[in-house]
Amino acid sequence: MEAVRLVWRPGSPAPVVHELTPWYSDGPGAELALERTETDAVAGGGPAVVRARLTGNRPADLTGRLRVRVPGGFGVRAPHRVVLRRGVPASAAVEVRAGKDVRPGAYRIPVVLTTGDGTRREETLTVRVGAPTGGPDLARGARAVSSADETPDFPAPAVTDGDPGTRWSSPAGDGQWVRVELAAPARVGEVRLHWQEAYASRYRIQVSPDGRTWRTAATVADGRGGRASVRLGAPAGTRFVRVVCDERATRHGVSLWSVEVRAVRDGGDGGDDRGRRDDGRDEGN
Ligand SMILES: [Ca+2]
Repeated sequence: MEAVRLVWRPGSPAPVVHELTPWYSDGPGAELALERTETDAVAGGGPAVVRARLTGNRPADLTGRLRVRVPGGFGVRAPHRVVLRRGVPASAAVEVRAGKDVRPGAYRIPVVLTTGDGTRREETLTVRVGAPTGGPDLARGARAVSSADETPDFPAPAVTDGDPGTRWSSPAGDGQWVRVELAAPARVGEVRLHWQEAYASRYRIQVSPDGRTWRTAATVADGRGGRASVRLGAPAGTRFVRVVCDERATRHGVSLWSVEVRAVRDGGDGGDDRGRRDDGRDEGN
């Protein structure tokens, strides 16, 4: 559709139009969109909440059914029955909770909308589950190096200096990284990043026992910048943590105020179990 023309009788007052809703009868009867396609949860912790946007494309209201197909050990809460009105998106909260026995790793969870007219829409929510973490920031004061610095004013150690006013900044280009060397080997369960406005929209957290062999412990595909907590299951004996910025959100480089590292709490499960993970197999990329 390229244009809509409104015509009213000469001399009569102009109509007040609040909204025009196109109706394409050849499209799907309903649309489903997740506000985020990735989220984090702690095993045995509170729910991760992601909103689903639901829109009907038929002239009449549609009744839909929302199903969230979680693996064993997960709990879920979402409205079973939703009413979809054409042109008026509805919002439904999808709550996913990882039970205490869920192994750390990334889980792909289908969210399915079916409607009375036979429409079926499916989206996938990736939930990164981590063991409970705690204790001090293991990266504070740690040695940090990078692929490159934008200028000497923005060096890699600015991410571990504990100073909120200093930052590392890379030259403009994808694939830049910063890595920290922990004082002692640890079972890392969480990495907290504080991005400057120049953030990475897609990045990986990699871990290594020796700074030579790397394993991808978490992949973030829809990074939003700001303060980000990334849950991961790193093996015991992790000595190096690296943030690899695969894609920049801006035309500038990438910049981080800080990188914090937290260990799995005593007795927690670090989840060094490759069989259940959907990442961790792309070492060397
Ligand atoms: Ca800093």
